[in-house]
Amino acid sequence: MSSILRRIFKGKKVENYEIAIIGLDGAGKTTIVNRLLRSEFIPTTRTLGVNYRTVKYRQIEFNLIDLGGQEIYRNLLWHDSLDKASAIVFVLDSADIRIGEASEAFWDSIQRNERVPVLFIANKIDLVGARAFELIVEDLDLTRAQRSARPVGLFRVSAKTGENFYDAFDWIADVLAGEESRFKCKVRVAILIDLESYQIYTTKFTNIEHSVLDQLNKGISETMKELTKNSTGMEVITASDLQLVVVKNHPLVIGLIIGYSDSVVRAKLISERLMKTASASIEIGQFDSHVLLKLFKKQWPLDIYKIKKNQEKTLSK
Ligand SMILES: Nc1nc2c(ncn2[C@@H]2O[C@H](COP(=O)(O)OP(=O)(O)OP(=O)(O)O)[C@@H](O)[C@H]2O)c(=O)[nH]1
Ligand SMILES: [Mg+2]
Repeated sequence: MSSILRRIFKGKKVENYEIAIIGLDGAGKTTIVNRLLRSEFIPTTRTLGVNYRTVKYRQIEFNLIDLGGQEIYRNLLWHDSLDKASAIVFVLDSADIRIGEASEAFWDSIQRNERVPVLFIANKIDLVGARAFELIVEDLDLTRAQRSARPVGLFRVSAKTGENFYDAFDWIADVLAGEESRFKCKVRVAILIDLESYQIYTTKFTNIEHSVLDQLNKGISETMKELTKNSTGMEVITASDLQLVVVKNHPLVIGLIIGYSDSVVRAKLISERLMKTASASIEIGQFDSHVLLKLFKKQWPLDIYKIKKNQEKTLSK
């Protein structure tokens, strides 16, 4: 990292949390871990025992305990990990008929460690056979869990397509880090690509090291290559201490470069609004990078990254 970036990020303390990821076999736990690590869907094989992985998510370091979900591991391994966890992530395969067994595993586990927040993920919502979320809430008596004294977040997710994935992990990051960091986002660079006219519009609010920018650009072109297959959706690409949030809605692609502690969900929201506002002026040929800058200044002034006075001095050296 350059000395400038090092200075910018100096003083940011990275908190470290143990996250126990549980759920019946085949629920999608390892797929979720892989998406956190690599921001993409990676095929898995069943977990024998337990896998430990560490990932930096926004301002937090998650020590992920990816437990095997087969019955033998539930009895042998889950207890120790639950005892030392700072948060529990319970993953359910929304299309799995073993709902009673899942409910039992869920309640046994969360009652074992009653102090920590629980993130409940109804996974595989992309499958046609996925059970309606309301039914899942009813069957597992999840509103009872929500009425308890600790934070319980319920999310419908597809670890395969990425739908709602980052909303769920933003929630747990916010809960663990406290209210302070909630829903904040400071955009450093905004890129808008119109695939119909092959125009690229960029606006920069700060300088970013070339090598980091190269990595992020590579990420955005990879995403664009996939655009015909999957023309809507979102990806998060990390490089150094930055994240590139790419939101696709054919023919427009928006990439926002934000800090690692910024809210991905907020970046997504800004991108979606930006697309709506920009598409009308793009259609009549009245859009350029300057308009993009003006739009930001007018609509999202608080979400623009501003260099603090003492950093400004460093940059001009
Ligand atoms: N369609 C779909 N398939 C998924 C999703 N998440 C995971 N899968 C698939 O479900 C299967 C099981 O996923 P894993 O992540 O290995 O499940 P696990 O919970 O780690 O299973 P164990 O390690 O045996 O406890 C794999 O074939 C995944 O590709 C999803 O969101 N949608
Ligand atoms: Mg697994």
